[in-house]
Amino acid sequence: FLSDPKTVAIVGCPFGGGQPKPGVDKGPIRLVNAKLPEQLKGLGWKVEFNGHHPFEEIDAQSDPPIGLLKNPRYVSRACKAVSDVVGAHAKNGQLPLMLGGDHSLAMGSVSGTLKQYPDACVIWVDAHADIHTVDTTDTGNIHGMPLSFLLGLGPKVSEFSWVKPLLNPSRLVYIGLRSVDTSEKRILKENGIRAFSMHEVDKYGIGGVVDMALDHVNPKRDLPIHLSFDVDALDPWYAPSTGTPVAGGLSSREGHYICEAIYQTGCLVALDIVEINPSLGDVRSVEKTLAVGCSLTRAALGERLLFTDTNEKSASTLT
Ligand code: B3U
Ligand code: MN
Ligand code: MN
Repeated sequence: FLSDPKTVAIVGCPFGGGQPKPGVDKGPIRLVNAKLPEQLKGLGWKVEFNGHHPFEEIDAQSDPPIGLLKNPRYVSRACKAVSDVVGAHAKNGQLPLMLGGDHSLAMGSVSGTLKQYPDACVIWVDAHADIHTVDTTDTGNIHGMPLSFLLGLGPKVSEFSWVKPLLNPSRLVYIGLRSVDTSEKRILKENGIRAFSMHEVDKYGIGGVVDMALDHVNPKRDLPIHLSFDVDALDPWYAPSTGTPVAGGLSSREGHYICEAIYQTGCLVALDIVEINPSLGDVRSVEKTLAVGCSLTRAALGERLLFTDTNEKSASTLT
C-alpha cells in the first residue's frame, strides 16, 4: 500500500480537549524530543516531520457543552484538521503516525485513513472501549467516544456531521479491554463487535489473540490496517503517565508483540500512539512511559528483537 521509499509522516497532535487532565497535549512534543524521528530513520524509514500541528484554541465561553459533550467544537475542529492531514499523507502513499494527545484524535486519524482506504480495518488497543454515544456517556469526555462517531452509532450531533460513518463494525477489533462501562458492553453486543479483553489474553496468550483478531478483521491478510494504540492498554507498571490507568493490563512484551505481529502482516497503513501525559507521575514514570511509547512505535514500524529489516539486509551481505 505504501510508496517507495517507505515514508512515515509524523502528525504531532498537541491536543487534550477530549479529556479533563492538563498535560496530555505535551505528549507528542516529548516523544519527538526523545528522538523518535531519529529512531525511525534508524529503522530505514524516510521520516517527514514539519512540526506539530497548530490547533486553534477555542475559549470555553464560545464552546459550551452540547448535551453532555465537553469542548465539542474544539474537539470536532481539531479532529477534522487531523483527518485532512492524515488523509493527505495516506493519499501520498506515506504512513501517517499520529502522536497524541488524547484518543478523541483518532476520530480524525481513522477518518483520514478510511477516506483513502475504504476497506481498512481498525485494531484498537486500549483498556477502554471508547465507544460511548451522546446518549450513553457518563463523563462527556469525547476521548471515550470516538468509535461511536466512526461507526455512526447514536444520535447525530451536527457539529460532528463531517465525520462520515465509514467504519463497519465487522472491521473493528479490540485488544486489551478491562474497563468497559455497562452501556458500552451493550453497544459491543448489539453491533457484534469482536473484542479480546485481558481475560482472552490470559486464556489464549497474546499470540493466539492477535491471530484471532487478524482472522476476524483481515482473514486473508490483504486489507489495510489502522492500528490505534492507547498506551493505557499497557499495565500502569509500564505506562504510568497516562490519564486513566487501569490495573491488570498488557505486559510490555504483549504490547510489543501486537505491534510486531501487525508490522509483519505488511498491511499497516496508519498508526496512532495516544494518551501519554508527561504531567502525571514522577520523572522516572514519565521517562518510562515515553520510552515505551517510542519502542512500541519502533516495533510497529519494523524493529525486531533479533534482526530488523535493515539489519537483515546487512547481515546477509556480510561475508
Ligand atoms: N469510559 C469512561 C472512561 C474512559 C474512556 N476512555 C478513557 N477513559 N481513557 C469515559 O469517560 O467514557
Ligand atoms: Mn482510548
Ligand atoms: Mn484508554
